[in-house]
Amino acid sequence: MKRRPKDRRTVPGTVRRTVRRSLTALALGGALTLAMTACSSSGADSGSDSASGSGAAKGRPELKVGGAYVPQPPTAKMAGGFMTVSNGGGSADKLTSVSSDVASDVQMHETVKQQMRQVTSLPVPAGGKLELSRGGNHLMLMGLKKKPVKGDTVTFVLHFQKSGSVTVKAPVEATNYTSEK
Ligand SMILES: [Cu+2]
Repeated sequence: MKRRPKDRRTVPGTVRRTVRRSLTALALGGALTLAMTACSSSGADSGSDSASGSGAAKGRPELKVGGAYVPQPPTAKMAGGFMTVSNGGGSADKLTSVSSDVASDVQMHETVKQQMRQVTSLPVPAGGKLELSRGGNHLMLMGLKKKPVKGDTVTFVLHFQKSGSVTVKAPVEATNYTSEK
């Protein structure tokens, strides 16, 4: 994960492709298809991160969410959710659950060797970011009430251990859309 000036954010519409990202997108394309069967049956998995919230003494987390989008899913079964959570504060936080208006269940997934696994939390390091992106950690909308189509807006409510709830509006983009990083 690269650390860059913190206000370097995703600008929708300016898709700059690199070979690596295209490959990642392709890889996830395959993984998404696989997920139709694999993801839905995966049980809870512990977020086995050593970065547990022990930095509480030094200030508070200051979270900002940018670059959120949902690619239009191929079917109405599930969809991915991508965004970047930046923490400008001096203390770490953790994403502990997510809900959405369009899905009965929003799971947090990590990707290990191109396989998705459900986790119970995702860390947002102090002075760092949690990137939810194709081929990496991401959100998975399960039990869609209807299929999101390009032009729609999906509302997420992100629940953090220390920062409470953050509401994020994510535009639905084309199926193969990838944000610039
Ligand atoms: Cu997934």
